[in-house]
Amino acid sequence: MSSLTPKQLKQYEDEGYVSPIEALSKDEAKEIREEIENIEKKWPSELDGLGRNYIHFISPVFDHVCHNPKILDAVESIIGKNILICGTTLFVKNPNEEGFVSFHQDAKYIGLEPHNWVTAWIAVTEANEENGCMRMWAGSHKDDLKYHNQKFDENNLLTRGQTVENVPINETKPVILKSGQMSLHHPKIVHGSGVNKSKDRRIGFVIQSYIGTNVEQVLGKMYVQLARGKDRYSYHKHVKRPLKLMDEEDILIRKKANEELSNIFYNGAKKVGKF
Ligand SMILES: O=C(O)CCC(=O)C(=O)O
Repeated sequence: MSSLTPKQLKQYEDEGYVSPIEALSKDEAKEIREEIENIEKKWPSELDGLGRNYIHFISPVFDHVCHNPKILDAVESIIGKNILICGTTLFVKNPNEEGFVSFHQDAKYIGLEPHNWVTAWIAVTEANEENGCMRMWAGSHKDDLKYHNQKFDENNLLTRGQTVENVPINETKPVILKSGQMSLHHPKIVHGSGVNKSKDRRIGFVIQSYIGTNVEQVLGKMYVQLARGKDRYSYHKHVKRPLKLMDEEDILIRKKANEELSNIFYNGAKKVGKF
């Protein structure tokens, strides 16, 4: 089933993203935040560095979000009915830290071809201009992939600090979301986000990305789950869904998936960053 309205689809087509979309209730978003904070308390380094990836492999709460029919209905409107989940990342910006995301295009280093995929950014906490919500350079998805400077800044939350320079900030639009809402963005849209200047955490749970089953990983191996429809291509390794938090077998799968992901993200890079 497709759920985006013609107006929402036109926004995606014209601007390269669509928001806000109602995805989860406020209570569901609260439950996700509690799951993160429970993991941080019980396993303090579990979500550090590479640990921000693939949390849906070790937590049934996050697994359920990825397979949420409301989210999938919106995703289906864009990439069709055969859908794989090929990765997730937590983008957390704590108050009093300097974390930011430089302007970049997701498709630059991710190796997913063709671009029949879409990224879902789910607001676990609200996201606004004060706490460093994403900003989209609307329409930039219509251009080719751009040159990215690799800066490796310490506070950049991207792997290589990949940066599209000279983005006209005045032409970028903030993606303001209430907790539980989401945005969907195109593989080639230029986007980034600033520092969190509020007194609370800003947490985004990002499914990056939902891919059509026809999408290949041209730089390495990908660990996926079927979210909807049929996978007639079998390009990727399929992984089981977690039944309990931090199951040992699931932890191992996550570790392997992360090793492969690092090979992909740092393919051809001169050095490796902290994520
Ligand atoms: O969470 C952020 O501020 C940026 C996330 C991002 O770049 C992405 O989801 O592609």
